Amino acid sequence: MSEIIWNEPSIRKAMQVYFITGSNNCLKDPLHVLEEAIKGGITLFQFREKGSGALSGDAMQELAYEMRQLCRRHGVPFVVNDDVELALAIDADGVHVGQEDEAAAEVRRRIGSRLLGVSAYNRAEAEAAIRCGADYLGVGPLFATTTKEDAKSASGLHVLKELRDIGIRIPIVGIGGITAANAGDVIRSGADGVSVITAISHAEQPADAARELLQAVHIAAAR
Ligand code: TZP
Ligand code: MG
Repeated sequence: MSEIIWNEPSIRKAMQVYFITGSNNCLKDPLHVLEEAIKGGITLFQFREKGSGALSGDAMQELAYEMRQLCRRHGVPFVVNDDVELALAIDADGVHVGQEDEAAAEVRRRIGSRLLGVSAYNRAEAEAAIRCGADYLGVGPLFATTTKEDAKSASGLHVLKELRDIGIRIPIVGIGGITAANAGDVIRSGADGVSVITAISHAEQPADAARELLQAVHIAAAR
């Protein structure tokens, strides 16, 4: 059984450098990319096998299982995107769902105390996600991204400020077009961490990329 006890401090910490990838996001062997990202200090990993060229069936499950084991060996929380069955089968630490996926309240019922993340683009979606039992919100795309094929247009950072201004306090991770250069702004606008695909998965040295993101988050959070 997933060993992580989720509470607000452990969730906030896990948000800091939240790495998402699938095999089609990686230029090299995805297990190697993940291993390097872990060396660089990622604080959570989300398995997201989506879009053109994504694996399915046994090949997808095998990769998910290998990635789950790698994260477990290194004490890195492991979350599955939008597939409760897979998450339960490989004993993931949590599930992340978007607005078009299985209803968050139903996911909560199925996963019990595992971590539940929900994507939100605006105030209404954020408030609904919290009512459904979300442990954290993934907010974005904040900046332009080409990674998600059906991504909405970039919201800009003001949405983070708005969510904090109306009193939303649960952990938030920003997403969409984030790099080490703009990560500090994301934190200063109210997020607890940054969620990235390309900034790590396309990096020449994923470990260095993860390290730079973590440093940018730490510096911004300390101010
Ligand atoms: N949801 C909103 S934007 C996005 C997802 C999954 C893609 C983020 O990828 P990148 O490469 O970090 O912009
Ligand atoms: Mg989804």
